[in-house]
Amino acid sequence: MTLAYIGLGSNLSDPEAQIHQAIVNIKSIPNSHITQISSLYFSRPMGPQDQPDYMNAVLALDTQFSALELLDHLQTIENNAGRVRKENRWGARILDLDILLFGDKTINTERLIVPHYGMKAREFVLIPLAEIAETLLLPDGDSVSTLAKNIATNDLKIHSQLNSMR
Ligand code: A4P
Ligand code: MG
Repeated sequence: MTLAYIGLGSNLSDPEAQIHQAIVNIKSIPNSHITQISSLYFSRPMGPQDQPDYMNAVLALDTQFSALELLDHLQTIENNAGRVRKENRWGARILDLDILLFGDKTINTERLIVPHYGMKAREFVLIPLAEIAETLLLPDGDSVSTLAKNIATNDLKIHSQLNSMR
């Protein structure tokens, strides 16, 4: 089993409902189980500002799958939510499921880069991650809690609790 951390984000088509449904769908991934879910956070868009605010959360999933198999499951869930992949970088999306961490592995392939390339610069990843994994270290030794403490909050706010959905 590997403990993976997954970032969830949505800013279209009722983001709160999208995140709830995504958690239900992640729960149904076989040979895996959710061990922790952060609060649901309300966040300001990173990137183009002419898009709605986001809802973001992070969860921990214990899984028997490889990282690429897990990515397949997550992309199926994104596609089933009606995700349309567009050219515009950092644009609005119904559902984004990113593999932030996969155990202590470092992965650099065409389909998958782990740790997620942007995680150290994103308050909507670091702060929820630190909430559920206070003592976690990244593969490079950086402390998630320290990174979370030092990043600008950019108005990130807790919207509601999700942990009862485990
Ligand atoms: N891929 C590589 N590494 C990974 C990984 N660790 N996890 C590949 C998941 N996928 C990974 O993904 C494109 C390809 O990346 C996948 O096919 C996979 O093989 P995608 O989900 O289609 O693209 P994307 O997520 O749109 O990538 P992009 O544009 O880099 O977006 P980001 O970086 O994910 O940012 N503001 C707030 N407040 N909250 C947000 O959640 N999200 C974004 C999107 C912008 N602004 C935001 C938020
Ligand atoms: Mg993504």
